[in-house]
Order: sequence, then C-alpha cells, then structure tokens
Amino acid sequence: MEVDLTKIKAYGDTLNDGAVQLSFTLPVKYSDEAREAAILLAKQMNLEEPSVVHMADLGSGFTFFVLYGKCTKSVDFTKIKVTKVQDETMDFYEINKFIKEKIKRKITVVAACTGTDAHTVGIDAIMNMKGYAGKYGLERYPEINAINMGSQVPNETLVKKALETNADAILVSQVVTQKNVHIPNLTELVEMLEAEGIRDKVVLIAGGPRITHELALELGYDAGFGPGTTPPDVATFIVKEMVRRNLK
Ligand code: B12
Repeated sequence: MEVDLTKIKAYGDTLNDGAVQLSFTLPVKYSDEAREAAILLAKQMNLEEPSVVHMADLGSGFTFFVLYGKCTKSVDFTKIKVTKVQDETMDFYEINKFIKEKIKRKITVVAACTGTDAHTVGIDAIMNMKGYAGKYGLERYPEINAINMGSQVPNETLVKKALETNADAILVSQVVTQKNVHIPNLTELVEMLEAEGIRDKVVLIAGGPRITHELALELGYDAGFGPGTTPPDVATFIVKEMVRRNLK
C-alpha cells in the first residue's frame, strides 16, 4: 500500500484510520460519571469515537483512564526538519584510534548531573565502565580520562573540576525539567565558563530525556542528546568537535 508522505495520519488497525491511544487522570471518584467526563474531554480534543478501554480507581477521589479515539489531522512528513548532531557514530575501537591519530593525547571528560537534580542513571549510562545498551561507557575508553562527579553537583563545583583537570569536554545531565528548572541551571553554567574564559576551550554538551540538540544550541551548548543516546554517540561528537575546532 502506498503511503502519502505529505499527509501521514496515526495508524491503528488500518492505514489512515487515525487511531490514537491516550491516558490521563481526572480528579473525580471512580464512577460512570467519571467515564462520561473522560469521553467528553476526548471529544473536546477533537478525537472521534472516543472509547474508554481501561479505567482504574487511584483512590482519594482520582481516576485513571486509557482511551482510544480517532484523530482526523495529518502531518506533512516531507516538510519536517530536525536539528540534530550530524556526526556518524564511530565504535569504541574507531574512537580510540581517532584520538590516538588525530588528537595524539588522552582527552579528559568531566560529567555531572547538576543543580538539585538527583537522577544519576542517565549520566551513568554514558560514563560508567559497564555502559549502556551493550556499548561501553566512557570510563572504559583507554584514550579517555573520564570523571563522573555524580548528581546534585553545583555548577561552581563542576567548573572548578573542569579547570583543575584541564577538561576537554564537559557533560551536563538535566532530567528534572519541572517549571523549566533546567533552563536557568544550564544557562548559569555557560555564563560561569565564559567568566572563567574557558567556554571556547571545551566541548560543552547537555543531555537528558527532554533535552534536544536544538535547545542545547539555543542555550549556548555545542550539542544536546536525548533519550536513547549511547556512549559512543557522545564520544564521537566530542572527538570530532575537538578536531573541527582544533582543540588539540
Ligand atoms: C529513577 C527515577 C528517579 C530516582 C532517581 C535515582 C537515580 N539514582 O537516578 C529517584 C527515585 C531518586 C527519583 C526522584 C525524583 N524524581 Co524521578 N524518575 C525516575 C525515572 C523513573 C527513571 C529515570 C531514569 O533513570 N531513566 C533511565 C535513563 C537511562 O534515561 P535518561 O535519564 O533519559 O538518560 C538517557 C538520555 O536522556 C541521555 N542522557 C541523560 N543525561 C545525559 C547527559 C549527557 C551529557 C548526555 C550526552 C546524555 C544524557 O542518555 C541516557 C541514555 O540514553 C523517571 C521516569 C522515567 N520513566 O523516565 C522519573 C522522573 C525523571 N522523575 C521525576 C520527578 C518529578 C522526580 C522527583 C521530583 C519526585 C519527587 N516529587 O520527589 C524526584 C527528584 C529528585 C531530585 N532532586 O532530582 C519526573 C520528572 C518530570 C519532569 N518533567 O521534570 C519523571 C519523568 C517521572 C514523572 N513522569 O513524573 N526519580
């Protein structure tokens, strides 16, 4: 069956049926009236034929719903442009070889989850020796001196460590984005690096589940990495960027 890429629609049972699934919670007691309220809400979202396929009593007067419905809207896939890192990811061996041949010394990478953010799993996935998704983390790379400072690291402490170790790259993880708390935190780090006169001398990377390359660039970072990132994606960008900017 031919797909018209200028008008793609959600797919459920048959092409272009527009079928979508959504879930939400309403602050009302589990009841028939609650189910009706969920359906009315879905209709106001312009979903056709909404039906509740699951509802659960969350206690204390809250009910959780899973609904199916049909979304009539479509998207022109041919017009979509996403700002993303362009480097083709090298593997562990290629990256170490690249460092040896093109940079000709070990490089230092300092990483932290900053501010009040206590989520370590994301930055550990990139840094820890055992790695993530079957790919070694940066600590395993013989040509990388990888320093993982953990979580809740103040920007000031991270900058101090970068200065002390003469870091080539700084990796910042931000997982909590409630009330956009990550924006001032990420911005403050750039300002501190500029004040110390080292912003241009390091590869500065932000990452987290709600970080995009586009947002990172806007905030003055060299790259941003989101969900599904693996350690070699990050290592490739660091070493290629160092060569592009002649940070050898
Ligand atoms: C585990 C977890 C916790 C654990 C963290 C334990 C730990 N040591 O990390 C604990 C229980 C402590 C916790 C606490 C809280 N959590 Co929490 N937590 C989660 C949870 C379930 C999983 C996160 C995770 O580990 N993901 C797995 C990793 C591998 O994925 P990742 O972080 O996206 O990382 C990948 C990429 O994003 C990227 N990446 C990440 N960082 C970086 C950095 C760089 C430089 C690069 C290149 C790439 C990169 O690479 C990684 C690998 O691909 C999520 C929900 C979810 N399912 O995502 C909520 C979640 C993140 N938590 C949330 C919240 C709200 C909190 C609390 C505020 C709850 C509370 N009210 O107390 C506290 C905050 C504590 C604090 N001060 O930060 C919210 C955040 C909402 C938001 N938009 O901000 C989430 C989304 C849950 C939710 N749906 O509400 N949490």
